[in-house]
Amino acid sequence: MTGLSRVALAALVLAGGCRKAGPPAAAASVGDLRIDRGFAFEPITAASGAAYFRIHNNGSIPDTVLEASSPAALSASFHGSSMAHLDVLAIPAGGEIELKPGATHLMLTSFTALPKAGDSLSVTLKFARAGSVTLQLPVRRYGQ
Ligand SMILES: [Cu+2]
Repeated sequence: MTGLSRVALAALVLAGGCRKAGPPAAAASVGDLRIDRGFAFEPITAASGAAYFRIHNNGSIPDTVLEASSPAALSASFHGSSMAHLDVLAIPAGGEIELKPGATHLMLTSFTALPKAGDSLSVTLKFARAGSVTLQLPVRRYGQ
């Protein structure tokens, strides 16, 4: 084995290890809803920061996210990819929605406590049918 291929093999093993663990993400269930891939980016300033998650509806009736809140921010609202405000988020029966960077996101504004990478950010979601659930979103360095 040449020196170069040994380096390549080591890189592959490292990449595989990273992929297996993945970045930290939160998951929770409430009623027919399963939430996963939850995380937030470390806010650059106290003015605003974004959080993301996926919601799968295992039920036969649609549900709706009515509102979100966090003890760490004065307000929380849903934005589309163009930052247009969305009043509610509909989750189709048997379907899912995913909030992710560059697309729909939860926008938290006016942080009273600024979360840092490695912290967790408490976010409570209130649904029309399923009730409420609180997620402890791992905070990632911006863009990671
Ligand atoms: Cu936004």
